[in-house]
Amino acid sequence: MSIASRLPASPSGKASSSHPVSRSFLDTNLPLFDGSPYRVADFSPKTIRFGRKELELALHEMPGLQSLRKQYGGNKPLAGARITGSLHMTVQTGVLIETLTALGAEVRWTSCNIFSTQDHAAAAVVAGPTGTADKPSGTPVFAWKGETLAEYWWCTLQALAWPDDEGPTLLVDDGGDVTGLVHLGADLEARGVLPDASMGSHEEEKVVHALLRDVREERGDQYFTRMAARIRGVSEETTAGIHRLNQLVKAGSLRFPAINVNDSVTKSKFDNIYGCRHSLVDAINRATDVLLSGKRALVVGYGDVGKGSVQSLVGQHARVAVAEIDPICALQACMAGLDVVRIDDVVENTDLFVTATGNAHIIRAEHMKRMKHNAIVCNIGHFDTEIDMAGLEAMRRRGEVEKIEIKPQVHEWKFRDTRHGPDGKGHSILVLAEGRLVNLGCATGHPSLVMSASFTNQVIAQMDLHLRAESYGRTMVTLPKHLDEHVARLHLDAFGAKLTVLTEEQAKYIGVEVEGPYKSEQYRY
Ligand code: NAD
Ligand code: 9W4
Repeated sequence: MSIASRLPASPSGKASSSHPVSRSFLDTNLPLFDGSPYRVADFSPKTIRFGRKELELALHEMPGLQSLRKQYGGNKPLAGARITGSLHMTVQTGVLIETLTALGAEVRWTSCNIFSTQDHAAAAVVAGPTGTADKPSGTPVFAWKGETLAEYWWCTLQALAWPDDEGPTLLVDDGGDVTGLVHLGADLEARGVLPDASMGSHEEEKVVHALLRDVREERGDQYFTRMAARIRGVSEETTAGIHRLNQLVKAGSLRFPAINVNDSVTKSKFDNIYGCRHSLVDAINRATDVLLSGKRALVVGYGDVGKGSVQSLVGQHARVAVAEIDPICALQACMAGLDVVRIDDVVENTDLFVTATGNAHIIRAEHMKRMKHNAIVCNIGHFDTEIDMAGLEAMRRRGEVEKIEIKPQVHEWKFRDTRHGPDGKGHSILVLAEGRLVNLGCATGHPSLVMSASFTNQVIAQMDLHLRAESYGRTMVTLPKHLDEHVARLHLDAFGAKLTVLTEEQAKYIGVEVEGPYKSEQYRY
């Protein structure tokens, strides 16, 4: 079913364009350059109201963004900025978008994942704080939950395609897709190569090349070159995007400066430790009704995500053990009073398995075959490599195990040939979120306060790029420590925290300024 038949008709009041009507892109039934002010799944008053209520509640829990609105709202420091965002279109991202517009920016947005859009949030952002379904006055959003790959890349293009053909001046990116599209488009133009779907080595690459080919045919061979030249910088949210940017820097092909938001302490520690501490148990509870107290849990990987996950389970009084390869992390686990074990030694006696390594092949089919009846298996680490779902699928194809859906994202896998299940027959295990990230598949990810820390870095990065992008050069930097500290400072009042102020003498003694920064770059928080 194409998007045109799944979504409400294109909104009225199309932006005027000097270009002829576009051909439709692949099987989306959507014109390549749509000209619509938005595309969301459900723009009904009820959905808009629900989204707005959630945005209001989230804003209260996002004190960093609130402070920036209060501190800078009058001066409009982002006036003149045109920001294209490619970042999960969630309630918290809605608050980010409306903070950017409150500071004076013009914004267009799309999601960075085909599944992660919260449709009510998208609708509320389009309607805007004071608009309605009939009279939207918010921000153009092109995103809905469950996009096809063709729809996803179409949405990304719409977020870049400002109606007057002047592209964005700044990008907010998560994972590097929008930055990558602009770079690939401009590089192919520079090399005089005509893009073609057959250039892609897998489905997504084929879609991207098909998009670039269609843009080339409609808008000529300077479209992305001109766009890249106008973009003054990007702020990138995640590790995957930072990796792609590093490759561009190394190859000398980065076309504009980049700010690495991922490695601010107030982003990474909050995302990894406190976010997972909140959302692991949240997800397990939404997925199952199993009491965690007294249950034996194994957390594989005791890095930041593992530490947050352990705290989450300890909070429920589960009996938690850890598996580690790194002696430092293993010793840290001992100091936390945890048993450090090997999965092979405890697999038969453990009630709950959580992977948090960022690594591959952590829980294999042969482990799952040995687990106790109704053991729960989930992953909060790498998005899809930690649990051997392909191995389980292969067993299913051979008839050795049956997959039964209990509800979306919760599956019983019933082994036929084992003898340690009820009545000496086959046992079952419960796999959550298909082995993918359980806190996103079975719950709504991090709470607003955690996202506030992350997104406050994003807004500060955008303001800095808007003010002085050219001073960075074509390279990637992290925000200086005093800004990282500023992000933390903006959250303290919400907790009633009273920060101690250094005396001049104390500051001198420890070799810092009274107003910070307080730690060296090497300090590990
Ligand atoms: P990290 O490097 O701090 O921790 C990973 C730990 O796993 C390390 O201590 C490492 O020694 C250990 N490890 C690696 N291979 C192992 C193995 N075979 N057996 C046992 N231990 C092993 O990384 P992190 O910051 O904790 O992130 C871990 C993963 O979680 C990453 O893939 C990251 O992208 C992801 N992540 C997920 C979320 C989420 O919301 N689900 C949030 C942040 C990060
Ligand atoms: N979400 C997500 C949601 C559902 C989903 C294949 C079908 C990440 C960070 C933030 O990725 C996110 N369903 C999937 S994958 C998937 C991913 N599948 C897999 O089979 C179902 C996501 C950041 N964030 C928070 O954590 C809280 N607010 C935020 O903005 C959001 C979503």
